[in-house]
Amino acid sequence: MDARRDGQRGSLEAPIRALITGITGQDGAYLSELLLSKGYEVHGIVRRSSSFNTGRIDGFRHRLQLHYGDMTDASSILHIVEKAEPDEIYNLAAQSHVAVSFETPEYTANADALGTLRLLEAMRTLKSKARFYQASTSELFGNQPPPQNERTPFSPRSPYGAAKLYAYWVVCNYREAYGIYACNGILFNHESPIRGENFVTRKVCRAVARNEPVRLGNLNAVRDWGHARDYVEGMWLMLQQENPEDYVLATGEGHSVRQLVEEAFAYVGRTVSAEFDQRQVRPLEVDCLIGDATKAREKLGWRPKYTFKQLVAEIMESELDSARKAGLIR
Ligand code: NAP
Ligand code: F7E
Repeated sequence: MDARRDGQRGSLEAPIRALITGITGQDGAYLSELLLSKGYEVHGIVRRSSSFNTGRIDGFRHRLQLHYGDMTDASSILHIVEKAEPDEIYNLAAQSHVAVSFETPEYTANADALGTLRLLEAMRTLKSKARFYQASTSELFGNQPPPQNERTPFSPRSPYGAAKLYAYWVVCNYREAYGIYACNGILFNHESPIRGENFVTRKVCRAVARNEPVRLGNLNAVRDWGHARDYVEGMWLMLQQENPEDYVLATGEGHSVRQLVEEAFAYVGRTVSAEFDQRQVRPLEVDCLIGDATKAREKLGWRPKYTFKQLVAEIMESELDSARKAGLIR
């Protein structure tokens, strides 16, 4: 690993430059903080929105270089890669909600599948030597029996999973065809207090903290929930190796949505109560995702630090705090 790649730049050396698509999302915010702490110059792509969408990065926004762009707009992607001249690209931008992908399948394919292709094509056109991280997902596995790892066959069960499958393969193709240092991180669910409010962990904790009804769909689904802070560390590690490879990141522990609800209620010492909401049931469900991250542990030395209990406790604390500030509870 040379000095520049290591982030240990000398006084005359320029910092390593990273470009993060999806910098305003959960992972984008944690990854930005991590890279800034390592001395990187961090660029990010922000899409135009009618309301502010930079809330997660506002605290350190002055240290970032932000560019307007969109994964559905090839020319914006090309110009940003040209301008930022990144050493590392983290492609985190996506329509990332599985249930929403059934409602907006074409847009999901455009942003998640073709968006990845546009970014790789921009690199090829500009002869960029950047290392490339692709936000692949455990949703690629569908209903393959657990534990799932890098050798488990893919069989996605949503337009989101199918779009991410295209992106996964096009990343492999560009790595082999053009020698790009490109990695797929096949990440299992990872959460935090800044998780989108319509994902199940944050939704449950928010409702329980505010003493509001918890209205859910399938309580039997099992997920392997880790903390986003651990997972962005793994993304960075993948781009610091000698050779580009694909890795699963997961805790190896599964919990049902029902257990999540029980854990959240236990945190505030109240009796569990949840209502069934048919609108939250998906046309197809992925029943059980539990990952085997042996490869990442052995080759990257990556291990998650947070337990499920600590994760739920951290989200609950943050939600209780915001409920108090809003005057909803004492
Ligand atoms: P997230 O919070 O939903 O963030 C997604 C980011 O993508 C946001 O910054 C969003 O911008 C941006 N974006 C969406 N559509 C875009 C477009 N057309 N052009 C430009 N930017 C666009 O997702 P996350 O949880 O941080 O996940 C990061 C990535 O990892 C995603 O690709 C996701 O699919 C993947 N992944 C996540 C998990 C997980 O458990 N979190 C697991 C496996 C894989 P706005 O802020 O404007 O919406
Ligand atoms: O659902 C069930 C739902 O939306 C988890 C994304 O980051 O991780 C995420 O996808 C489970 C599912 O996450 C509600 O049916 C029940 O079985 O929090 P979720 P997800 O679909 O697993 C993967 C790895 C990604 O790549 C994605 O980008 O919870 N569930 N009732 C519910 N889910 C939601 N959202 N809301 C409910 O009311």
